[in-house]
Amino acid sequence: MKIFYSETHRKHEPPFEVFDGGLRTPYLENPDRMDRILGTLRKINWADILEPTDYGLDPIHAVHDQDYIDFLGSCWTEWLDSDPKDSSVLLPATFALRRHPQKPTSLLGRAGYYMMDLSACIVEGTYEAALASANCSLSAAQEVLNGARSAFALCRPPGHHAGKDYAGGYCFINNASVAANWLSSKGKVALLDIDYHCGNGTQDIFYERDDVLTISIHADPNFEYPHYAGYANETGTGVGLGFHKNLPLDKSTDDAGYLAALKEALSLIRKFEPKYLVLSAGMDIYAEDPLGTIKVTTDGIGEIGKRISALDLPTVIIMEGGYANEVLGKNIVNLLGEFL
Ligand code: SP5
Ligand code: ZN
Repeated sequence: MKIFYSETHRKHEPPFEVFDGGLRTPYLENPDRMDRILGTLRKINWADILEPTDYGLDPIHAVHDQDYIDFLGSCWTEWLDSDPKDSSVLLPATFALRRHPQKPTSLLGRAGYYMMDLSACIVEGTYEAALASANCSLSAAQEVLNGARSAFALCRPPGHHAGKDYAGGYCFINNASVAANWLSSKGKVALLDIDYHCGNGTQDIFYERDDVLTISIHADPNFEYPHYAGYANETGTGVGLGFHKNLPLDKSTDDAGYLAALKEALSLIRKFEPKYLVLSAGMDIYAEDPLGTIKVTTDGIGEIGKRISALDLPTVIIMEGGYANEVLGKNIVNLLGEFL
């Protein structure tokens, strides 16, 4: 299996994020995640680890507003130029409620407009790392367009919380959406998100489209991040009505409970008859994940892979979250091994 990976992710290493209660915590979405996965991939004989191709900004502008991408490109320099007391990360303290949005010109005003939380910390190398991550997903999508049965994008930073014009939850550019949109010029695409958290950014990007079916299985937003999207009654709008599905799960959902929700997702995908599948593969569904509450086992992740693979669709697999670093490699290899 071809696996696209870039060392550029190391340039994105914020020193901290801010948890609930204002707690400054070491950044959970850290480079060690990739080192653990690479360590495991290098021990197996079917992983062909490759540098991504640079596809430029057009495929990114096709899913994100240009103003937002421009902001990501210039904000770090503007931040330093503003002579902040603590310049370690760009993180605003005021956030735009998007009911009657006005976009200010000041840097911190725009930062609060384009960010949804205190986990999307921006440092000097964030933009470059996010672009490289998107190029990994595009390279994997191109591999599948070229006829491969599957390809894996080992993306960091992840992407599924990033919407058309906002960053959030460690995500800046929506890698899976960029890939799905790239594939969509050649046929219908189903995008299944199995990260523990709702793929709110992906939902935002495709909410008004009927050529990309988006389905997210995740912890119920009534108790879990991202709190304001991911409910069962959100099903798309306009021509996109009926082409988005949220499957919220209770705390402590186990393998059997997860597989029941997956069955529903898979039957919707079969009915849609897509030409391609994009899988947003977050490993934070794992029982020991520090951000998770559900109880999927390492074997369960293999079984999930087996059932998705049985759709028999050319599949682009995209790395999303997963923070139990010691077992990340084993879990992702269990999933990928079903798509050879
Ligand atoms: C890609 C991805 O998985 N992003 C997840 C971002 C989640 N941010 C959550 C912040 C709230 C943290 N609550 C901490 C509870 C620890 N037990
Ligand atoms: Zn997640």
